[in-house]
Amino acid sequence: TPAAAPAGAEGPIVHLFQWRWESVARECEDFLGPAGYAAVQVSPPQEHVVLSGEGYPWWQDYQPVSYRLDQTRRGTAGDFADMVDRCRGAGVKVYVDAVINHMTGTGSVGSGPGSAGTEYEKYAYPDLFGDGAHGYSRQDFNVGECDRDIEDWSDPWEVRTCELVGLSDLATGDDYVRDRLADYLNSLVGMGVAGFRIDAAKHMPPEDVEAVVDRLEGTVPGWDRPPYVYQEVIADGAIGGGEYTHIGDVKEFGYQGRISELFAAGDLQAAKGLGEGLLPSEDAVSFVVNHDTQRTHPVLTHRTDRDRYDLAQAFMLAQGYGTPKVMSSYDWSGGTDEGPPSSADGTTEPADCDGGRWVCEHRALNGMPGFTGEVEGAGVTWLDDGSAAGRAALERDGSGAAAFNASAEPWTTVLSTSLPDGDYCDVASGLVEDGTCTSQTLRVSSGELTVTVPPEGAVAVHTGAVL
Ligand code: LAG
Ligand code: CA
Repeated sequence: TPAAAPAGAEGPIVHLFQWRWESVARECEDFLGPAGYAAVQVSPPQEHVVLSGEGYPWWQDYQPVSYRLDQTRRGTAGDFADMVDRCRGAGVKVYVDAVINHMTGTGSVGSGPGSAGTEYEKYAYPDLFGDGAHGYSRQDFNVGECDRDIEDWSDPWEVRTCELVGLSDLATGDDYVRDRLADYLNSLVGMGVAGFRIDAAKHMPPEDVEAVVDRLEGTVPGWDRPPYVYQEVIADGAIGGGEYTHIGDVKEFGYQGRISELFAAGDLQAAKGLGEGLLPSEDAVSFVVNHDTQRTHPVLTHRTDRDRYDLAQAFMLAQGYGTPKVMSSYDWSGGTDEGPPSSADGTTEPADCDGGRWVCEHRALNGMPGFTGEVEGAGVTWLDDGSAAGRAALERDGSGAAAFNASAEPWTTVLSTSLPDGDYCDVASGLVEDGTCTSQTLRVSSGELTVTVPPEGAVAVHTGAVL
């Protein structure tokens, strides 16, 4: 039975991977709101394992110990609540990375206190909310049905019932587990959290994810709409993303793989077809990299080719396929497990975009998210003549125009556009602040716009940033 219609896309998302709560709050006010981001995806907020012996790897967060927010590497529950309020004040929704398929794995430590001090061992989490009322014990896991890792990835039952890299797999088919997961997510909704990335959705049957989503509160305080849900489904021959689109949106890894390859190769003409053969745009979340692919399939990342990667993210924000999600990272020259800049006890340092290991890719995209929001729903017309593989220009009918140049030479061209005559701010390299444009102003006159697109760069104008 189909669930209620999923909440529609709400504009561009930025993933501030591993940022402290107070750093996210500041960024919402200083940059994300003014740049036009609709939402920020934050790292998992629940109590997690602490792996001091392994140098506090980033993936601690994906091993929940309880659903308490009291103390994580990113701050306290108070810091978290303050972030949600301040981001909302800046017009930016907070989406939480919801780890609901599993709890901890055996790996390096099989037991211990978690980041907030809760004692646990694999298959035993006695106090999920810090009030002693609810826990998980062995019967709340699938270990009775499958007591080993997933081996046969062509068998959906196994992918959903056995253990993902040794992580204790929750019995999401049981009402007790569904109720606890909903308690956790609804406690966040009550604070104003406006959406969820469902981690490892493919590892749960769609009906289990749906049962949890059906239990969510219908309205987010301060936003007057239901929580937005998007699901991590790395589709393959055995499990398709379309099995989950009636529940919420789905991350489209087909788009991710293709845009990375095409931009790494500089084939912008082929990029015009991005989205064909994939999930319907209205069901998809599009992205160039996520925190996993940038480590495991680094085709195009901030480390392989920074300018081209920035160009790919800018193109995604203009093109109109899916709900775009921008990645913002830290550098990990110490290895793929390396956590964010931290103090000796594993507490994350405030994010600093002006130096150090925080890369802050989103800052380089300037006002492009505002373009995405302004042109939402407008058709795409390609404006270039198709003669150069590395160059492409588009119009989002009546509301925006953009040109992209994946070559070492500047590209000067005249775009014939249906945009109203006037002076526009180039939001690919700046934004409108206090009525003035922080980058170049471009004039549309008699339906013509002359642009010089920098090497490995973009130019973009839209009707929401006129002077
Ligand atoms: C995801 N999406 O579906 C996340 O995007 C991905 O980052 C998560 O894996 C995964 N699902 C589980 O939530 C990450 C790391 C893994 C790590 C896991 C749990 O990529 O490497 O596994 O989080 O922390 C680690 C060790 C494993 C070990 C396991 C259990 O790397 O060797 O078996 O912990 O102890
Ligand atoms: Ca599962």
